[in-house]
Amino acid sequence: LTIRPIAICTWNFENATAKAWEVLKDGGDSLDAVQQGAMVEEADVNNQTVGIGGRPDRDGNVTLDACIMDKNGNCGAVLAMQNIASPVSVARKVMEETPHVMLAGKGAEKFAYEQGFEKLNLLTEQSKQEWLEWKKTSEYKPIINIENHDTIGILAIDKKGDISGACTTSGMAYKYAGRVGDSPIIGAGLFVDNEIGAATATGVGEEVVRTVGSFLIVELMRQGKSPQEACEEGVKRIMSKNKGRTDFQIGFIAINKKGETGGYCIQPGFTYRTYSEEGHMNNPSESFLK
Ligand code: SD4
Repeated sequence: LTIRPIAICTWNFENATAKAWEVLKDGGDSLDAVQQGAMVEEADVNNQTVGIGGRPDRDGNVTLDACIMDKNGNCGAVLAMQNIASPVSVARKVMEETPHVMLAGKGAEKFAYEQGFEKLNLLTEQSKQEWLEWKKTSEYKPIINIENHDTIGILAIDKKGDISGACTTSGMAYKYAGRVGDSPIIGAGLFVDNEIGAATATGVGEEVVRTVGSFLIVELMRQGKSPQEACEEGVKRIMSKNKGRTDFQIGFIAINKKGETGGYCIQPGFTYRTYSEEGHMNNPSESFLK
C-alpha cells in the first residue's frame, strides 16, 4: 500500500486544511494535524458555528461540542462546554489525561481549567446582537447551508499512513440549553478505524446520531465500498428514515486507508476541502436532492 498523506475537512475551510497540511508535510502526526486544523476554525471569531464567536443557545450561552479520535481508537470528547475557546484541545486532554471518553458541561469546563485552559467570553457582539434579534420571534428553524455551514469535521493521514480525526462545533444556533448534537459523539459526528478509514459529518446532528452516521460509513468501507459510495449510502440511509422530508442538510466526508476521498450531502451547496501532494482543493459535493 502506498501511503498518501492527505487532510480533508467539511466546507471550504482552507485555513484549516492548510494548517493540517503544514503538519503532515513535515512528517507530523495526523493527530496533531487534525487538532491544529480544527483549532484554526475555533479561533476564528467570524466563524459563527465553531469556537469563539459561535452562536449561543436560546438562553444566550455559547456551549461547545468537540471530539477527537486517534489511530489506536483512543478518543476524547467534551459536550456543551462553556467559556473555553478550544474544545478540541480539551477533548484531546480528556483522551490523553483521563480514563474517560466524554466530559460534559461544568465538569468539562472544570477539567479544562485544571489543564491550564483560560476562561474566555465566547459570545461576540455580533452573535449577541443576532441572538437578541432572534429572541424577538424565538422561531426555531435551522436554515439549510446558512446557519449550518460552519461545523468542522477534519480527517488526516500522515506519512506513516496513520489516520486521525476531529470534529468541533457550537451546535445548532438557539438550541435548547443542554442540547448536544452529533459532533462530539464518537460514531455519529466522527469515526476513525486506522485499518479502514475515517468519516465525519456536518448538518442536523439529530439525524446523524439516529443513524450513527460516521460509524456506518466506515463500516460500509470495511465491506468494500469506496469513500464516495459509502458517503452516498450513509445519506440514503438517513433519507430512507425521513421519507418525504427535504428541509434539512447533512454532509458526510470520508477517507480510506489508500487516501481516497469522498463526500456527499442532502442539499446542494456542501463542499469539502482536500490538501495532498496533488494540491489544495475545494471540492463541490454531489447531493441527494438536486
Ligand atoms: C450539530 N452537526 O450540532 C452540528 C451542527 C453542524 O454545521 O454541523 N453545523 O448538530
